[in-house]
Amino acid sequence: MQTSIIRSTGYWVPPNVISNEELVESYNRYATRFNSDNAAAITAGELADVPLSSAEFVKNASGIERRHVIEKSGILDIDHLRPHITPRPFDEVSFHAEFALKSVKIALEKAGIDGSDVDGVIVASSAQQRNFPGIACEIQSLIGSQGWSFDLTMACASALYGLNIANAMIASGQAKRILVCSPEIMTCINVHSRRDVHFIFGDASSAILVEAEDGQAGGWDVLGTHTKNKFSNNLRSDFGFLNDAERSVEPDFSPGLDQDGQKVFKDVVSFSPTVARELMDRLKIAPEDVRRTWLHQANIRMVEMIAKRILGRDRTPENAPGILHEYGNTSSSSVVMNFEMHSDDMAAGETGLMCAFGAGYGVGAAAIRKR
Ligand code: CO8
Repeated sequence: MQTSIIRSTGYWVPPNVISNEELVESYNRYATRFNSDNAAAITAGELADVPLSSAEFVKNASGIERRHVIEKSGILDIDHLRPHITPRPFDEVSFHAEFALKSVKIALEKAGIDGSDVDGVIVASSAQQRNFPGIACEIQSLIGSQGWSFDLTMACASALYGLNIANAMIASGQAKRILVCSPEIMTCINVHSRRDVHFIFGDASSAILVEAEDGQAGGWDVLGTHTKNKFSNNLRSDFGFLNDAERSVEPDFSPGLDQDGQKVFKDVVSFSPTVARELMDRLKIAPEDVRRTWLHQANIRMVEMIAKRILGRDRTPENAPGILHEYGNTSSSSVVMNFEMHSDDMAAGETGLMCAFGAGYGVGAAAIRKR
């Protein structure tokens, strides 16, 4: 059976930054105007008021201080509350593919690989700009790869579901080199008018280049990968191809991100470590053998609790680093960014574990060893 290695990774974040203070100021203006415009209905109990948010709450409850976004003015405009994106004609590269390419190019350059040497492209992200043709098909064409490509969606765990498939396809001899990219434009999925979610997400794109082991030095051995699901409605986004049809029946239907944050929190801290430990047991890796775990970044308290359950010791920024303060939750790209920012100091032979969790619920884990 052919073993695989992570040859390189790459990530890209937009330069535009929104601080908690800026975001909360705009949200509160929206809420105040809504409450004033609807004062009579709110007083009569016909409508719920929109509660005010606080920058201090956001930082304390989540660990997020700012986020990088593809476009700032539209998100902060209380008449728009989402990024401004100019539509493009068919003969131009799509916005989503262009965003993905930024990290893809970095991963290819670092590996010294030309796109024509890539057998397969998987776009693994929370959503794609269109249903078809796949964004992966467009990227495959843009980099000049002659193989296959497809889009995969498993929310914040997408990148590790992609890595799991890439690992299996290399093991079965179906491919020698696979690119898994995760272009996450979460500010277009998020609902910036809902207090419990308005602060959570930022935008980022990441890529992992996975190769069949060929004796070359460098990179990371993929010791094993694992994915597992447990269906839940506690975290949903209902954007989809039925929206228009449904709207013809229910004119006010407005699909968006919806969550029961407390239930999600409770479920994730018990389910995710179990899946990571299943992989470690299969590979006979003891917690003390894991120098570092790179976890999906959703909430810093979640990171603390999940790291402790995986590693069997207290979390430190060294054994389970965090990037939430600067980037917010960048969905499936967060685990790849976290790995890239916090792996150079590891020595050859040391083992690390990536673990990502998201809506579905779905959990992905990958054990890797520095070569
Ligand atoms: N500003 C000011 N006050 C607020 C705000 C706000 N923005 N929001 C809530 N409050 C108030 C509430 O009204 C409440 O007040 P009171 O005590 O008087 O009633 C108080 O603050 C506490 O409210 P909550 O209990 O709702 O706040 P939490 O401490 O639970 O924090 C979070 C809210 C941060 C959303 C938290 O619940 C959380 O992080 N939940 C996890 C869900 C999550 O991370 N979602 C993000 C995206 S999903 C993801 O990336 C991975 C999910 C993993 C799923 C996979 C499972 C296996």
